[in-house]
Amino acid sequence: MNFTETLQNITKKSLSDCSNQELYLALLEIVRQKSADRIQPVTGRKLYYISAEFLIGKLLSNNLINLGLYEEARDALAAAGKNLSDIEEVEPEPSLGNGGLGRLAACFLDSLATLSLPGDGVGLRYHFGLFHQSFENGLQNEKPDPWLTAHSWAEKTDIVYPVELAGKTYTARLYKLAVTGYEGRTNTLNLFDLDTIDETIVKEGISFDKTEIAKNLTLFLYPDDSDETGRRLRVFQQYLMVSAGAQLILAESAARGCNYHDLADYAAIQINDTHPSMVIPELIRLLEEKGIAFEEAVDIVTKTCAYTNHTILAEALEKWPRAYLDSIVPQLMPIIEKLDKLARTRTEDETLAVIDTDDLVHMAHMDIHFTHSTNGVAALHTEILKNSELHGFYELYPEKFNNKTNGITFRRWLLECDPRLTAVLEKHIGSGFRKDASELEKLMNFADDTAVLNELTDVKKANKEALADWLLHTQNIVLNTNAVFDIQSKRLHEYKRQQLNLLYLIHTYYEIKAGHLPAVPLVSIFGAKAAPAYIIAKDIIHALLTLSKVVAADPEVSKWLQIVFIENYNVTAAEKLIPACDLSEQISLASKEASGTGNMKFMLNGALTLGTMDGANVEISEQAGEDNIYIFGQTSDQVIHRYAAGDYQAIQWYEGDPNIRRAIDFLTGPKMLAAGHEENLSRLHHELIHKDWFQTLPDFNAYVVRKEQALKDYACDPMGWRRKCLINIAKAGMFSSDRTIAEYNRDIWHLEK
Ligand code: DL6
Repeated sequence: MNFTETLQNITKKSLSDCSNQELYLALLEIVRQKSADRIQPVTGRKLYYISAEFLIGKLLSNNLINLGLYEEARDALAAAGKNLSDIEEVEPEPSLGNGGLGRLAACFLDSLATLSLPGDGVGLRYHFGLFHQSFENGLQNEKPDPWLTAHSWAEKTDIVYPVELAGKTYTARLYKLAVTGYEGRTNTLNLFDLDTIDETIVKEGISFDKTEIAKNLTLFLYPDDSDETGRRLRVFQQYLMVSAGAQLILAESAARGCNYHDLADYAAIQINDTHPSMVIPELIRLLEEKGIAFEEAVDIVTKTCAYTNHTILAEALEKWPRAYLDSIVPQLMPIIEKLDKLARTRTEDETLAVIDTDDLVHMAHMDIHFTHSTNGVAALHTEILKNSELHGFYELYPEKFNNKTNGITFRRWLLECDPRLTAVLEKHIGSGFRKDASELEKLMNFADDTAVLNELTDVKKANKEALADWLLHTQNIVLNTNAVFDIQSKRLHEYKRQQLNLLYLIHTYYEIKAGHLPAVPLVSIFGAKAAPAYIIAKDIIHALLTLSKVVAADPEVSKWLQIVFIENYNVTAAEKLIPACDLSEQISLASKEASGTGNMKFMLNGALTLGTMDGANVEISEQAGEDNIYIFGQTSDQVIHRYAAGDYQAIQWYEGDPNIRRAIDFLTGPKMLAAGHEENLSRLHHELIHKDWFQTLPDFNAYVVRKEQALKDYACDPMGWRRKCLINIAKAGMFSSDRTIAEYNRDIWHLEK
């Protein structure tokens, strides 16, 4: 049966008579059957990647590519006058993650399945994922973002586990979502939920009664934690995930012959940041229930579990008040206390305790003491963990520390999102890079081939047109596609420094007004959500939206500068933005971005990086070579020393540099106040002068100089620019998540193919 016949068999009518919805459901059915054919038995250890986030994005195209059906499907539909990308529009995006951490988990699942390694995800089936963002009156507005439909990819099972929360028993139900690998096996993303969740309790925006656990527990990813009920709800969620997950792991292992004493021969558990850390005491508790003594249970769990650290930001390293745990998971507290005592027998250093003198339980400390591996996510990040943030732990357990530089799946972030570039690559270097990313290096043979460089220019131009088209239709934004596209898309956070870009844009506004025109018209695009309770992040969004209005209203400036803040940045939007980008903004304060993965996606799609020596930018720079990247700003050592000295005073930079003062004062000048809100703009103005915790001002001048150099190179030396882009693509192979997963497997998991 050919593809058209298979589709017709399901839809029971000719394809041209089907609606996009009918065709979507038929394709979903085909993908389900094909993925089921690739399920294979597990031999040896199986990995369980436990994570509060799996930012999987839309699945249809990705699954079709991985199953080798994409071209057939596209052609069969085209023959019936249908367009696969229109059909994709029917699919709601599962936004089950916040940013890089969740997207990394999704890339890892793809690579595990592609490498034919047995590795499943364990998480929660949030009903709404991250919020849907829109802008009203220059301010971020949050609404629920539903993704569950009657025909969701996540299939309900009969598997249920009891979970005790605050003395009451709840029933966690397992949903399974098939994870297809590119020419590999099918694994599973296991998502837990309660049957009793009530979506109707969501009232205004994303607010809801946070106390009714049976109704609200899995409603939202990361409920607002600005109040105590919100913070407690996070603990409820985390325990639901790990308790149900631990029961699943033990049940599956036992079904394969495990006697629990040998759990580490059957299961490897990767704890993705600290949200799943309670899996450690929970597994110990369950093993004790099976008759295993505490000491042995600790040993088994330590051998089975490994921990990944994704941040050095103190506020993101979870510490739960003991009182929360006492009331929500009283069954765990005696175990956590014993773990604290045990840890104290290994070190007298109070700063490494599991429970500190303020009665805070440090989840990361529990992870490091009671797992066999702690890894950072980029070379620099791991060095910072070893030398400063976790130095005491490194001295205690040097053998546990290792680095696993993050990666991205090339199936989604090249084959799927940039078919034009994929076609050019295949024409010149064959298709081996689909499975072996290092083959991209073959492109270096064409670094001086004008015809190939021109083809890359054509691809970029077409991708810019496609982005412009999409933004026109979805958000009524008209882009100047003859401009350079400069993009900063990532979570909104002060350490990522969208505010530095904002100050640059104000500076450029002044320069244009003074007749100093840029080398090329600049379209500056932002995509970012701010956590609902993060006030300054929202003020930065407001300032950018307001500036965008001010610029657009000034014909003298708008010829040269356009500022666009797209609404509801998510995986779908990233797939449109990244292939169209010329200049990728990776401008975090050095030492603060653990790795970044957007930086890798932009590089792979032929954008040049404007960045600090932070996270994986350091390795991108090593791979691409310093002539093919625009690096600026303080080094991580300088930043760490400045923090240690404690003498950074933003006001001195503000008072001492007329350009900085001019840019900051513009925020509260008459033009901005006429177009925006005084409260938000003044607060940001004040914050930049009196706090600036992420040291924007010391990097301002270096940023301006480097960005202007990049724009000049783009405008004045187009072939030189394209050559740099080609080199970036050719050198991106190391950032494949297949490489990352192979390293995790070699050093930590030891799974069999
Ligand atoms: O490792 C994935 C991703 C990194 O690429 C980012 O650099 C890092 O910020 C992110 N970490 C988190 C955890 N919390 N914070 N902040 O999202 O992990």
